[in-house]
Amino acid sequence: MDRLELRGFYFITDSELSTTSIEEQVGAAISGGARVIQYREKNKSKEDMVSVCKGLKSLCAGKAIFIVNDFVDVAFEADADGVHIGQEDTSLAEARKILGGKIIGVTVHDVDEAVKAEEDGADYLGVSPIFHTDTKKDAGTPSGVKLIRDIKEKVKVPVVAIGGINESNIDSVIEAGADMACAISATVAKEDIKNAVESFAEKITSNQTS
Ligand code: TZP
Ligand code: MG
Repeated sequence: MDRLELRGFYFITDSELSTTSIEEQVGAAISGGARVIQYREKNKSKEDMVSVCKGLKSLCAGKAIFIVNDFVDVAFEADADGVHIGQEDTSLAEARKILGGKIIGVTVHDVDEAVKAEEDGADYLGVSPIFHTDTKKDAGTPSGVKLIRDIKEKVKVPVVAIGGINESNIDSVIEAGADMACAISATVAKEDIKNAVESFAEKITSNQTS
């Protein structure tokens, strides 16, 4: 499998859940086999984010796809591989104007949003939240894994499952057909981030190479 494909474990940084620096989080996640790294930050200036993202872009170069959450301008200035936007963020059309052919991921909560995001040109979809999560307070009602199956029947673009995913339920997420899975608290809040990522990454990628 090409390492820089939208498949496998999707890692998201978190400066509140971890005592480790963002750079160390990303280094550990890459060593653990994460294929996508998303920089998710809510409380920094744009200048600070661009500066951090330029460093992360270099850390990821040739090893993982580097995506910036929410901020299309930061993704553009740091020359990230792409951006991830929610239903309430910058529109897909606007993001596409700024980022051209870079990767644009969109969060969806049901089949209709998924079909529309694909029609509008999303490169991948984040299906959220699959299970209950305390990490994102406004994530909404958990869908369960059936939504992954339903969306996979209707769209061709890769699907990343997110929200409350942990060691006990990851198998059901893979089984439902997710191309990628993300687990924030179950990786970034752990003392050994590399080890936690490795365990998720092995499960997902071993299922995909078969
Ligand atoms: N988007 C949808 S749910 C979520 C985000 C960023 C949080 C997922 O965190 P966790 O700890 O894996 O439940
Ligand atoms: Mg967002």
